[in-house]
Amino acid sequence: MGFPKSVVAGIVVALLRLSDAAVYKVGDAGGWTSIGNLDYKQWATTKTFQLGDIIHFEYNAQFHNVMRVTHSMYKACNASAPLATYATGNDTINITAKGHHYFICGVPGHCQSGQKVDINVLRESETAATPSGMSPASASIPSAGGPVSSPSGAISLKGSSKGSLTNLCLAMAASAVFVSVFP
Ligand SMILES: [Cu+2]
Repeated sequence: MGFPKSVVAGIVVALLRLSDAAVYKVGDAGGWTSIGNLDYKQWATTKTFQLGDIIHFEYNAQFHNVMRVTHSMYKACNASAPLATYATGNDTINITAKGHHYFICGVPGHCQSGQKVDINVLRESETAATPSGMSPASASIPSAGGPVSSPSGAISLKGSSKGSLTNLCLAMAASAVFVSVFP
């Protein structure tokens, strides 16, 4: 029983990066498909991918798959020797390296018809401090029982919301480690 350590470690890493990670669904509402002439190049250019981001491929697994390939294989739509293959129809890929990440659909003809995407994590964005535009993490609600007599505005945003989110992440990560120690 219990999760494999690698899974737990992955969760911890994901949580630690939660504060600036984003999930990008490839193709947005259109998903990952060869129908409809979705322009994945255009889609990618509107995003700023960063380390820790999650790329989400959603598609009908009967008709499509996802293959991570090299640049030359991407250009040539060569699906003969992918670096990795995903085929669940609901794949999430954690971006852990900078540079280009090339994905194609390995079903014959699909890449040629445009089902290919280049996820580029810009190298110079490494130390860019991203001021958080996030809403505050969970605002704690006073425990039930006694009369709640807090004046309005008691839940104010003191300090940095990013800091509290980081603390939340650390707490969750710590609990994940705890769980892993006691399978
Ligand atoms: Cu396909």
